[in-house]
Amino acid sequence: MMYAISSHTTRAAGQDTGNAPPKGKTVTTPKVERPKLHKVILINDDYTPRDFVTQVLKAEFGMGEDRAYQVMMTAHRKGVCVIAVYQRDVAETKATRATDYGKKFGFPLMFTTEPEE
Ligand code: TYC
Repeated sequence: MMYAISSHTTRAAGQDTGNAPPKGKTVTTPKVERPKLHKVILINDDYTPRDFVTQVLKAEFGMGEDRAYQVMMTAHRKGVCVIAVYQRDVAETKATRATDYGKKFGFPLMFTTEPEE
């Protein structure tokens, strides 16, 4: 996993932290940030059978029958449904695998990814 060093915290000399820098000096400590998570989004279409969508959600995203059915029906009714969030490469791999699986059976089933805010 990659961590981006994106900002620094600065301690002024003389702060009582137990290991203060010499008088008149400052010390910067790298602050490590978590990488952004990415959403996997299921898109509705008019052709893929409901049962097929449910099976893909179970197989690729580790959902149980009830959750997979709920998610499928949310996408069916609203047009889209956020399935889960993952590290970027995991989200993209899962979305591609699930989309390709639909394609293999001649369905336009589509999964996309999007960075979280
Ligand atoms: N709308 C599809 C149908 O009525 C089912 C479906 C649900 C397809 C969700 C895609 O992401 C989807 N057969």
